[in-house]
Amino acid sequence: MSTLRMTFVVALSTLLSNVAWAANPLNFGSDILTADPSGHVWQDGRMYLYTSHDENCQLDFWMKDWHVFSSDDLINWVDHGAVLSVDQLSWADNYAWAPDAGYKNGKYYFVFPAGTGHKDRANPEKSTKWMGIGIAESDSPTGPFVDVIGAPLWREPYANDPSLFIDDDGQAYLYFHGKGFDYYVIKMADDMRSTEGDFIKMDMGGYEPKMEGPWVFKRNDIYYFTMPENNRELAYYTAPSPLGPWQYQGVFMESEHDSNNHHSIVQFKDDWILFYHRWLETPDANCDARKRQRHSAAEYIYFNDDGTIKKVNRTEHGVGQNLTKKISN
Ligand code: FUB
Repeated sequence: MSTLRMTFVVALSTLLSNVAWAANPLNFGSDILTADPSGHVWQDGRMYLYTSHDENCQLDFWMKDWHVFSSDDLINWVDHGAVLSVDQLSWADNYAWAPDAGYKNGKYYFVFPAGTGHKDRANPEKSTKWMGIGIAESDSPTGPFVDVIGAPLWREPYANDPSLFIDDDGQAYLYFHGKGFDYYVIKMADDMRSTEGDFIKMDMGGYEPKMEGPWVFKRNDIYYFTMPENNRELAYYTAPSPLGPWQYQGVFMESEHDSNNHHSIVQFKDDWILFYHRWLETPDANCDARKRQRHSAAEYIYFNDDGTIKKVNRTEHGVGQNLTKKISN
């Protein structure tokens, strides 16, 4: 081998051996099952991921607590444990579903859906299930969070899957999936312990597939309202304001295994990251080995010059550093 070629081979293998891969699903250092990942970068520059927590082999979405993980490279994650549990709530005992978080007035806020009753899937008319949205406070991004209100923010309408967006002027908006699977938004009062004004049913510009899991973010003065369309493929709308009117822009991640997806999109350093969950076969002696269970995952997400979102593929390597990013694109 020529010296030049040898130098090239050594350089390439050194480069490859230095590439760090996050790998999907995200490695939280245990076999914890997480879903509905909501990513936020706070003042310390770390990524904080607030997730819901599936019970192993759970038969339905009967979920009890929420967890938070943090990372400064999206590869190595610290598990900070449960930030809140339905056992700490006076008004709910089940359905610890997709949470979100926000930072305002020097405090961290954790918004979460929770509920009571029983969902009878075979005989829906017999269902007694109710869900509402709570908000808890902490001085730390990793909690513990305290339900200082001791009640949901409201009881009617039925509400699930909150997404808390705080605009540059400090106004907080709470988006949620409401009765009949419609999307609503309501302003939060400055104290973040109550709402302000009326519920606003979102103006979706005439295209309104039924769905859950909203996520709102802002990039270059464009507001993005993103969601799992029909609870499956991830799609988005854009608007010039946090209250719309929203214009449908299309799907940016296809569905997988005809199963639900739930996501968040957040800037981390120079990159934009899509967190979502995948239903993967998780062998376990105590449940059907073919049963798919949910795991949090991440991908880079890219924008066109006009602000539209490029399609994102699911990858095994996920996010990582430099070369990984180039390969995944
Ligand atoms: O994790 C429970 C529920 O499943 C979430 O609230 C929905 O968005 C779906 O992911």
